[in-house]
Amino acid sequence: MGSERRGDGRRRPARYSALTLLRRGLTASPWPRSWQAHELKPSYDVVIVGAGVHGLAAAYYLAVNHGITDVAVLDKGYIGGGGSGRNTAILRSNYLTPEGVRFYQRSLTLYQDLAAQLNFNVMFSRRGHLTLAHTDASLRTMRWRAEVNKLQHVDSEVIGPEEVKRLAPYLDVTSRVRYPILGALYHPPGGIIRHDAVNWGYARGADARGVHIHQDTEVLGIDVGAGRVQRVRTSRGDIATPVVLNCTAGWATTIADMAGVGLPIITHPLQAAVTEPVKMFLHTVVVSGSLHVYVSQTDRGELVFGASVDPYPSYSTRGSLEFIEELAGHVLELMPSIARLRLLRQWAGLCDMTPDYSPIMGVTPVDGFLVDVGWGTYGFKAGPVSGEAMAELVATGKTPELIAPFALSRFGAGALVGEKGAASVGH
Ligand code: PYC
Repeated sequence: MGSERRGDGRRRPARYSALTLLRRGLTASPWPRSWQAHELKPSYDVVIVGAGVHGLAAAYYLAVNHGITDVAVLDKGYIGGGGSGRNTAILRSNYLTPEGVRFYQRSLTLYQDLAAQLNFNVMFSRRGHLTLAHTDASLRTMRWRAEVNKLQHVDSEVIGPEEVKRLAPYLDVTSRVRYPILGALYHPPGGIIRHDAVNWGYARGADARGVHIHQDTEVLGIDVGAGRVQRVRTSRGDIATPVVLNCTAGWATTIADMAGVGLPIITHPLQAAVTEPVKMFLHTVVVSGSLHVYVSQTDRGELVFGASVDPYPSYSTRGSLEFIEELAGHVLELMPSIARLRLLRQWAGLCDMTPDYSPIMGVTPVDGFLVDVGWGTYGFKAGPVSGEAMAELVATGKTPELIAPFALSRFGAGALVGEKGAASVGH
């Protein structure tokens, strides 16, 4: 078993510690599996669709914060195989609206303690985040964001080109380039994390407390009767349940359609790429909106790049030559000295874009059908806070204040939360 019973009778994951490592090494005893395969039960108190960071975090906090463990997490693929394993793992809370800043800041706070909380090394590296401004208009937006951030007690400030050069010496800050760097929004708490470790840590923590994670289990239909959720039909059988939480990215509208709920979402691919590893030289995350590129260096030394979403709706997760050509051109405008670095891989994930670039979280017109969707390019950084908040909503029936602005009803009410100006790059 991947779990053990503690004094209070509740299950916890088997501990990873230096002592256990030594004991297992000396006794040659194998490590327990991090999560188990289970038979699908005919009913669960809660069914979560999507075993990415959002679904797994919601399951984890349901169990840990509310003692609700009769929970199934379903995924048609494998744990973290969607957007949660395809993003560029950047964390930050330097958004544009007070609602957004407060929300993402709570996520960053949870991320900071996550390794200790999950007893799993998630490799959070707080290294600062620079959003470059190449035009007067973007400098103005950076100032605006800095002021909103400060009012929410989030550390962000606008800095000049000399300070940018000090933080990232390989950037070309001369005026000889097409888009000279005029300044940047500097956000010291930002950083990167190991996305797979976050997914696996939440999966292990949820499983150990009794949650059933069902991989290779596709949702085929959702039965609604008398205005509320009754049953989920899957490729492995039917499940009776009063609560379905849609935590999918890419398939959010497909799943919501099954329950008869329409969502204002259009799905676009977002491509990324990684280079061979080199000695550490880039100690901050660097983003350029005008050049449509962001880059960070992992602890292994690889440079991870991303850009804007592909300019057409699609469900494709393949990389394209156009993307790589354009990306390379833009990266070299920023850092000409890396011209000889070789790219190892490229890939794509799916982004569910909403009209205001904010997510949709909370209840829907169908009782028991809840959504945690519409993350656009911001999903991974919000995994812990949305998991925590959605678990509270499921457990108490009350929408937590932190996510109230992101309700589906805001589109009908015209109360949008415009976060396009906080996007890393233009989309
Ligand atoms: O919002 O920081 C961001 C981001 C980076 C990559 C995709 N989104």
